[in-house]
Amino acid sequence: MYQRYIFLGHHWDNGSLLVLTASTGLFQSHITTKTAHTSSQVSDHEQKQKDSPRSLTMSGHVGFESLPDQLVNRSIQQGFCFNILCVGETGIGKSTLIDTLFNTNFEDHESSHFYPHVRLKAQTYELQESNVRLKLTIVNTVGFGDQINKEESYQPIVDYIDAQFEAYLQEELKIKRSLFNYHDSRVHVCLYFISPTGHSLKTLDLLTMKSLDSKVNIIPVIAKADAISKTELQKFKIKLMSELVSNGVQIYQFPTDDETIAKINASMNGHLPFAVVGSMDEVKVGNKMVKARQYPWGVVQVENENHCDFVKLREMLICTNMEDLRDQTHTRHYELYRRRKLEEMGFMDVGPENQPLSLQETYEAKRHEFYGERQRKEEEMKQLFVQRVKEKEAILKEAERELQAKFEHLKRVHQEEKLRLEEKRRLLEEEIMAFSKKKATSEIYQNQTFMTPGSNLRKDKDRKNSNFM
Ligand SMILES: Nc1nc2c(ncn2[C@@H]2O[C@H](COP(=O)(O)OP(=O)(O)O)[C@@H](O)[C@H]2O)c(=O)[nH]1
Ligand SMILES: [Mg+2]
Repeated sequence: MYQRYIFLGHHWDNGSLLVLTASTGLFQSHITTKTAHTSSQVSDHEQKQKDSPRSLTMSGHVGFESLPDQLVNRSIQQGFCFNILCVGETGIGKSTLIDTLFNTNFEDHESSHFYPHVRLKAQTYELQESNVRLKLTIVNTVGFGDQINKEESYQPIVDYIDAQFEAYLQEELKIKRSLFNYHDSRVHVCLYFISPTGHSLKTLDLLTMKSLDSKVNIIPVIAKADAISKTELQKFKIKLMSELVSNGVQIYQFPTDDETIAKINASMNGHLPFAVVGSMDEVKVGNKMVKARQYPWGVVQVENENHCDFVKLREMLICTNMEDLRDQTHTRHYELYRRRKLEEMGFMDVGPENQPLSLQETYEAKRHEFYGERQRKEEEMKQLFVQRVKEKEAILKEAERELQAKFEHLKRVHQEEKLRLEEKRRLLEEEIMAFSKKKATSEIYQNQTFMTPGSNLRKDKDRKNSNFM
């Protein structure tokens, strides 16, 4: 019988605190009262009395003993949800094992070995056993272990788990939350399928389990355990466990704090990893039809504890620890994700001087910080802009100076050319003038010669012509 105490609430009334506790096994009831005084009024003795609640015997039946029943009824009405993640290579027997575990044909098609990436496929089913409804989600790793480069094979799995946590966190952070009818898709357990090599864990297995162990409850299983002999299996189990321990991989341990199941859970922890065989085929053994795998040399019975650990896994996973797996997911793994995420967003419970901080204060501080940062950025941008403008101005000025120098140079060259041409012109003009003078003189001379007779005239004409040549 469950002995867990369920905390039902506090109630302050006229300075009295009533602490109500109920246990689902041995029923107890007490009312404890606590009287409020101001600290200056109370002595040490009174303070001690004040701190320890007083037990009273009730004089009659009240009825809160039915609270556990109320809880059970409500849970049954609400239904349960459970999400299993199966990680393992294609063809290792994941779908067969899930079918065998829930005694249902989930009709998961055989998947190809040629996918370029690992992807996760989630399928949700509604199951019912007597009056208990279970919304079961099976998440399969499609293409796991099929790529040549397996370095990043675990990343899609990590991303999927985080995405489910994130979805829950977003729902929780909403102003109008509806967690009551929220479809919780957080992964409650990861069945990690190990190949029955008899050797050791593959690097991919270690890497994947290591990256998942803080996010999900891992239960490792040795798949297709009928492929390994009994003595080899024992050695293999020991080897696997020592490898997990030496690599610091935290696998799920069945809880031993509840004394009603502590013994069985402790002994089952010693059987990990479970060596399982899956099959939906029915074979006649004696006069009974049992789930088994039939070989030319004999029959492996799935539910025979001498043949494999299938029953142990089913007992532990479904009958005994399903609620603990759900609880651990919420209180440990999700809590860690939520804490990291809120810290990343800048929220904290205590300030730099260890003083408690409310959400409002953190928000104000963050807003302040954000505005400060924005102003600083604006100032930086302004300064950068001014700097750039100055640089551009300097470049433009330099270009202007160069242009001016070029202009001055051209002007000078032009001036010199002009002077040279003017000088040439002056010389030419002088020459023209000299020529004109000569011409005039020669004309005068010619006229004089015309006036004198004979040969002298021809002689002078010849001389003049030679002068012009
Ligand atoms: N020997 C042996 N074969 C199995 C076992 N479980 C499944 N198989 C076979 O392995 C093949 C692949 O199984 P399946 O469940 O589709 O693998 P999955 O790809 O991981 O889902 C099928 O032919 C199954 O019959 C087992 O426990 N032992
Ligand atoms: Mg499959």
